[in-house]
Amino acid sequence: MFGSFEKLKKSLSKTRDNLMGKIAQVVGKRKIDDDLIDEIEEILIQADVGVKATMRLIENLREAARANKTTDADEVMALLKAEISAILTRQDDGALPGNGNGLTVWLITGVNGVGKTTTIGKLATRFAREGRKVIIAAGDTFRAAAIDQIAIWADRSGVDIIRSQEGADPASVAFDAASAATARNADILLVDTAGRLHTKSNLMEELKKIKRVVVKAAPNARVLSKLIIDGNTGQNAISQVATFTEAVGCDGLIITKLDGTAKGGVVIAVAEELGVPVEYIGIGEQIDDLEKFDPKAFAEALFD
Ligand SMILES: Nc1nc2c(ncn2[C@@H]2O[C@H](COP(=O)(O)OP(=O)(O)O)[C@@H](O)[C@H]2O)c(=O)[nH]1
Ligand SMILES: [Mg+2]
Repeated sequence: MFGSFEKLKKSLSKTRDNLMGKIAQVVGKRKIDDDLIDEIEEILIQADVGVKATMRLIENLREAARANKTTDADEVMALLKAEISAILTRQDDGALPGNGNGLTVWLITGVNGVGKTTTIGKLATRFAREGRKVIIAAGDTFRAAAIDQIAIWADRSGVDIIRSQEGADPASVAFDAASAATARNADILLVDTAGRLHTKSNLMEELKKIKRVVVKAAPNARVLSKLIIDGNTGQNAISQVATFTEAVGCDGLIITKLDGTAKGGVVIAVAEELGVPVEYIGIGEQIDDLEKFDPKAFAEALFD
């Protein structure tokens, strides 16, 4: 536990500097007045915490300052930490797939380059280690390299893969994979998808079709859509969630690349503004660089 918290802290260091580091700097030994609170507001907005969550945090800070409850820097930091922790904790915990209750299918969606394929590799490894039978569907048939990339991940994680040729119909790969997963009594099917721009309606049509055929091939399975968001995306994350939700729903979020970004405040924005839980976070390119999202640990790591 300690080790993984240290890793989380290290991953979030840029976000921490950009957010709590800057706030700690302006608070310093100053009096808590309106000017100071305005400066804190600006830092929160610039760190991608989002307007809604920022408003909530600032309002509470003003309230506490007015009531003379918050009079020094330590108290300001303590209040922000408690409030951020509360925002992150309000969301539901995502249910774990496949506890011997039949097949669960995760349709892994998201725009190009966010980390879908890599995340599938990490998830497959994690679920397989937990003793679940995992199958991967190579549903991004757009480029041969994409099929090779997911095949390498399947190999690394030691799970089966259902694949076809470059240019094959992604829905037919998904159909075959869902049939195979049912026949082989798999617990979890992870479906990789292409992520060309979400503004192109043909991608959304393709995702809808994939979902339809999976439901058809595996009528008793729980079919869930998990959206991958790149932690560098900023406030655009909110519109990505809306677009994908409209097409295939969105049962959970995975936010990647939090290790390299100063914009990790977006996790707070997403938790405040969307009714969708953050379930996992990506904190590196390696197989073990995926953590179950722990709201308390996340808030803690932003402040320490
Ligand atoms: N630093 C970092 N890089 C990541 C993470 N997740 C994925 N990547 C990298 O992001 C790039 C795109 O990943 P890929 O899985 O191909 O994205 P896809 O297009 O959505 O399938 C690759 O270079 C990955 O190694 C992460 O959590 N941290
Ligand atoms: Mg991919």
